Amino acid sequence: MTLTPKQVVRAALVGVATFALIGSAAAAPINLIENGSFEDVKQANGTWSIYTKNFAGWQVNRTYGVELRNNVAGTAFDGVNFVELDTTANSWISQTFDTTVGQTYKVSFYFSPRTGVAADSNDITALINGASALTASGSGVGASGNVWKQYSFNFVAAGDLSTLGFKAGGISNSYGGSLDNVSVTAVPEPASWATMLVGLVGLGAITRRRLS
Ligand SMILES: [Ca+2]
Ligand SMILES: [Ca+2]
Ligand SMILES: [Ca+2]
Repeated sequence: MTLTPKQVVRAALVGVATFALIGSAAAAPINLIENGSFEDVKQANGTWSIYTKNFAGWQVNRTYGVELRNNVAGTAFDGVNFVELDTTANSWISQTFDTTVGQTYKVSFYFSPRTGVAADSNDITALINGASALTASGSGVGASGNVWKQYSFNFVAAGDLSTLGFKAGGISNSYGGSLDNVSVTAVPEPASWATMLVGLVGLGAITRRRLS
């Protein structure tokens, strides 16, 4: 079969459209958490502060706040800032975001024990709508700087809004674990992949018809 120039252009266009479709499906999922890496609040290099209000996207415990650090007692996993939730005592932060009832979401965050602090003082627990979901823990004794590790879990949304919280646990003594790079993303349903596949097959049929 010899293609006319018009057919070649058409085939190329369909190819580009197919590629774009695959590309958009494979693109990084949207993070529903605002300021998940704690970079939206400016903190000068080598300094730290405790914020008891106005913490870009997050609700904070107004008594004990949240401790934001830039290159103090460890470095960030992502960007320059990370937080400690045992501020002057065990504290918490939370964020509420839009969800679709029945949809599965993946929560991911990075945790590091604080240098020189024992495991029984470092806990950070993730909560969904106030219920404990996962506790990150570990010893920082003998470590120099932060040693980050990813934690993740899935939950199914029960309402149009969901709340992700983090609270410090263990000994409340102003020294605790570090948190960075929090994300919540929708987990693709098998149905949506099937829909995309049907779309691709349809596109292929159109291509074949046009070229025949
Ligand atoms: Ca960060
Ligand atoms: Ca502290
Ligand atoms: Ca502690």
